[in-house]
Amino acid sequence: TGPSVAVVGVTGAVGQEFLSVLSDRDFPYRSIKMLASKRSAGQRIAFQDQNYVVEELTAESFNGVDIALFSAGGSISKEFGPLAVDRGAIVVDNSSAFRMHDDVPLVIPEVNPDAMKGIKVGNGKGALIANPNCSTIICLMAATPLHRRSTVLRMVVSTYQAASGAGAAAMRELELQTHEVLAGKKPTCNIFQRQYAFNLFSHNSSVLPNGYNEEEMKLVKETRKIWNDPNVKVTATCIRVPVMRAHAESVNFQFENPLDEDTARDILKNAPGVVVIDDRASNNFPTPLEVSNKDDVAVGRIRRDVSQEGDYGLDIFVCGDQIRKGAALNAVQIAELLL
Ligand code: 2RA
Repeated sequence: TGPSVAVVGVTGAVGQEFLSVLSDRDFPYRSIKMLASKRSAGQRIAFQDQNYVVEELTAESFNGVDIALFSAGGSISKEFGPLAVDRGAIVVDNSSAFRMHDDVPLVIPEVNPDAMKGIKVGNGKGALIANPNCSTIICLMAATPLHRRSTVLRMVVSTYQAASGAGAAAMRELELQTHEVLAGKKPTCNIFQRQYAFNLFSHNSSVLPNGYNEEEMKLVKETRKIWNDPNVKVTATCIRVPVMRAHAESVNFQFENPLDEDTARDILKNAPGVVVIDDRASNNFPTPLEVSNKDDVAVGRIRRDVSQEGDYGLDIFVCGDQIRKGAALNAVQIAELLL
């Protein structure tokens, strides 16, 4: 009796994680369709004791589908998202294609579930909901509980982003390069056209006329939309680092009203989807490895910003799994709100 679900881009890193999360959370689907490009069609996928064959994505794929989880790149979402909606499906899109459209909810379930505007399976019509960018999700899972207590006037974010954000091939290349460099060989540089192992570099997205890259402007714009606050000042520097699948982010706040570090720590300890790892005595704070394959984001280094007056400033450090909470888990949690 549950919804019929389609997974678009099922053979990619996020597509595979959609299946893991659907299974882990016992999502009550009635049926499930595995959809991908012509190149991947025909592949077999074992899922929950059933054998599936990957079908080539076409408009007709969405006939009778209630929920379609998309993670196949912006061009596939642009072409097939509206076709799925026309056929009555509710699309949860992990690409950036529709995030900034005024009529498209941009949702982190723990942060702004009301943005879903009552969209439900069985409403008799399709809809499109956008999954925020991974670095936005991970940042705002920690920043929003603080913002709700004391309005954030300005947020400065520095990200340390994992290979997984650039796809499974980038993860494989990081591993390959590491072996090659350690063996004294010339590293294979197909994905980023530069050595990634034992290196870091400015995020690989395009650099815009204002000097920011697309990833940084996503954080700026998506934060304003999710917080419904066009005035919050956000700036970001996004860096790709040689880590497999979890992002790390340093976040600095300027609050409208004082928010001391102990209060901030208590707020974060009680925040949904957040764990606090903040042990100064043993210098134990969040790391990408420890949050990998986990649902929660981890926050630490919670401290008063000594460059600001009183308790108007705060610094924190956040880590979160890019493929899970940064993409697949968030999308499935949105799907759960549709039931
Ligand atoms: C990245 N946020 O990490 C992008 C992928 N969604 O490159």
